[in-house]
Amino acid sequence: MSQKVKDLKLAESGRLKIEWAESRMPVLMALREEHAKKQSFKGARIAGCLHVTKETAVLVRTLRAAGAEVAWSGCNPLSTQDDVAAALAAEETSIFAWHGMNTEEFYWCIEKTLEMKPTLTLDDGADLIFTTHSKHPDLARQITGGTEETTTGVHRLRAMAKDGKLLYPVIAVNDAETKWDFDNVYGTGQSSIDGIVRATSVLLAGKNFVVAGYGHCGRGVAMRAKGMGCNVIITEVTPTAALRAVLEGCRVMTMDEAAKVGDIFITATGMKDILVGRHFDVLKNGAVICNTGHYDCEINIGELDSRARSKREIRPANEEYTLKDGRKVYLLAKGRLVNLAAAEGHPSEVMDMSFANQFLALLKLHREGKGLAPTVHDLPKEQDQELARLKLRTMGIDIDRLTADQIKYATDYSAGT
Ligand code: 3DD
Repeated sequence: MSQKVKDLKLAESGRLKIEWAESRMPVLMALREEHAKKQSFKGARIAGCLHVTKETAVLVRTLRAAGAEVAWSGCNPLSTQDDVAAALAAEETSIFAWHGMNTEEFYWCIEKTLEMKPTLTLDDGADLIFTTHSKHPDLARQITGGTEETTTGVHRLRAMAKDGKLLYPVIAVNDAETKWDFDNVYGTGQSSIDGIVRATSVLLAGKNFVVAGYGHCGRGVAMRAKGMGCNVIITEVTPTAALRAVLEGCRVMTMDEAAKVGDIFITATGMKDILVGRHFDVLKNGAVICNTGHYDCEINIGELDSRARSKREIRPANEEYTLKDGRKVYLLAKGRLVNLAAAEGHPSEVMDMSFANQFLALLKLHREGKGLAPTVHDLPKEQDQELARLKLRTMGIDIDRLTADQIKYATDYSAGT
């Protein structure tokens, strides 16, 4: 069993982080208990490409406990927690991940996970699936199915499916309500603020906080920035999203206008070139810029570099750019997703449901994947309600249930005023 991590001596620290996460992921732990007994994943070989965090380690342990053979790589060059990777390696996991890898090393790690000839793939951003399809089509044709964790990846895979290019069925875990409506909103909301605070330790109260994109992630970030006393400004290209931002109390303007007044900028659009040269030309001295989208294309780093006289890392994950006119601009996490590259990603409690969805999606594929069409599939809606009810129960919260008479009423169209 091969593996490559930064430093195995970090394993003990990683083990403690994973235990902390396990104590706050009761839904996934309950699935582990149930399916370890049944060895539900017996015969499955799962290649995963997803941020190596303490929460991901809980998912990896759960898949292995349920009988799966697992090989893992990180889905972002800057998001791996090296001590967590060491802890997984120390317990015989085939893992290839370390913080600060270059592009060549990133794809080398993905290739290493494919050596076990997976029957299932688990992606966050579709880099693994794309590699199997572009570099190993024969292997792809043997794969039973895959799952995709994030919005950007699902968009990419739906486009591939539309072109008839998908060689095996994929379940869009991101599109489960118990994923996107919690992870994307409350997870991204808290973890992005966490990344900004760890990288800058600036006072947020009173700052003009510009959020590019008012989708699920952007809304969550705006909500938490407001809570910290920021003056939130939203930029958007979709009228309905912009209108929602206005009605939820945010100022809305173009990025050309926001660039002149913002103190802190975060991009959450999934689109490229959101902050570009003409914006850097008008930023206030001391402005902080960062991204929380999956890829690092939202801030045009090349156009920032071309305007810089010099740059230096002034704090971990915080580069001070001195522009040619003397203004200073601070780029966090090299423009990569700040919540995972400058902090630890979303809290365990919210990843509990995202990864319960991953586990159940992989189980569905392991059992029924051969019979599914090579396109993008959604998880059953009723699973969301079951997961949410289970999550509430782990929080000691019970809710009302409709009586038989009320259920009858709900379907009785003759009942008028
Ligand atoms: N993502 C955020 N926090 C994470 C964590 N603690 N562990 C693993 C992955 C984590 C990324 C997810 O939000 C994923 O759902 C996404 O990229 O959308």
